[in-house]
Amino acid sequence: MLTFYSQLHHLHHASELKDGKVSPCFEMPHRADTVLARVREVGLGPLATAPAQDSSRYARVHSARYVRFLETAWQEWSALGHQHDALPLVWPVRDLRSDIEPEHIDGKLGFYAMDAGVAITAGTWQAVRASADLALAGMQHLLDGQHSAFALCRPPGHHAAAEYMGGYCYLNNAAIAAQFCLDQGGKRVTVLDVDFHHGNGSQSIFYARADVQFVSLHGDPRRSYPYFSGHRDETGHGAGLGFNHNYPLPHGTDWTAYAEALAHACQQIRAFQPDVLVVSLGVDTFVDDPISHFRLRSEDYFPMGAAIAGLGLPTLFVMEGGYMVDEIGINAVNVLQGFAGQG
Ligand code: OKP
Ligand code: ZN
Repeated sequence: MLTFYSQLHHLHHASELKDGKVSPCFEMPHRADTVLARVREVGLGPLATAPAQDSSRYARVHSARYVRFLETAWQEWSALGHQHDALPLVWPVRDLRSDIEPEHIDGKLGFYAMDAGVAITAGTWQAVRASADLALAGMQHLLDGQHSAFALCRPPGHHAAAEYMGGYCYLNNAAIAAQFCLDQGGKRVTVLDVDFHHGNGSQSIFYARADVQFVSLHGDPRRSYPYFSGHRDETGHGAGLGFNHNYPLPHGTDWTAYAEALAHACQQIRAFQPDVLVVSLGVDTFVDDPISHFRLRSEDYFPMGAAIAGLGLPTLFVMEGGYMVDEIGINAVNVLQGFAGQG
């Protein structure tokens, strides 16, 4: 399996507001380095680079003004004399006005964010677009007739919606790739999200659409980030009704319970008969992940990959979460090896 990788991710190393303190993001450059090292160690396959794409590709799932905001935010922020990261601190919740884009960068940051885990730094935009470009190149590889690809994306994407960033995510890499497939003639795409956190951005982007099925297994939002989406009764809207499937699972979920939910999820995917599968591959379901609450072990990621392979679909794996432990490389690559029948 080809791994699409860019070293440009190193340009994004940011701080987040967590537990009442500003500290380095758990989502740090070392993560991708660790996964890349494991790809090389097991000889998963060759590395490939991705051509730089025009921003209009991202605007197929994001609004043009949001993409422009991402592109210009650092410049607007640093023009005020700031050298530290830009972080949102005020949000248009409930009855506040969210129909007028503020002019001041402080207002824009809140307008286009769902939390304070998405700092913008000098190198953020370059890293963010390079990450999306990897997902696009991976999808192009499938469109060229290949069976699988791994986009080693960083920063991740699944919390980013059409007009907001959140949870370390800026552009929704998986959604951009799924839409690209449709734009190139694909009829139906499934996004399967196995990250511990609900992929609220991917759900939101495709919620009213029948051409993209979204299927997600994640920590129950009653106790887990992002708290405000991921419930079972979110099944789609309008034409999209019935094409959104959430599997919220309790704290402590182990492979036995997870495998059961995954088998059910795979049944939904089979029934949908997509042309292509995009997997939002987060490995923060691991027992030792510092911000998550499932109990998967490294060996469990082989059968996860095998279950996905059982769908028999051209599959693009897009890297999402997984934090702080060396096992993220092992776990992510175990999924890919399990998929390739090397489990
Ligand atoms: C991004 B991805 C928990 C804090 C959660 C945000 C987590 C974003 C996860 N104490 N902070 O889905 O892995
Ligand atoms: Zn996650």
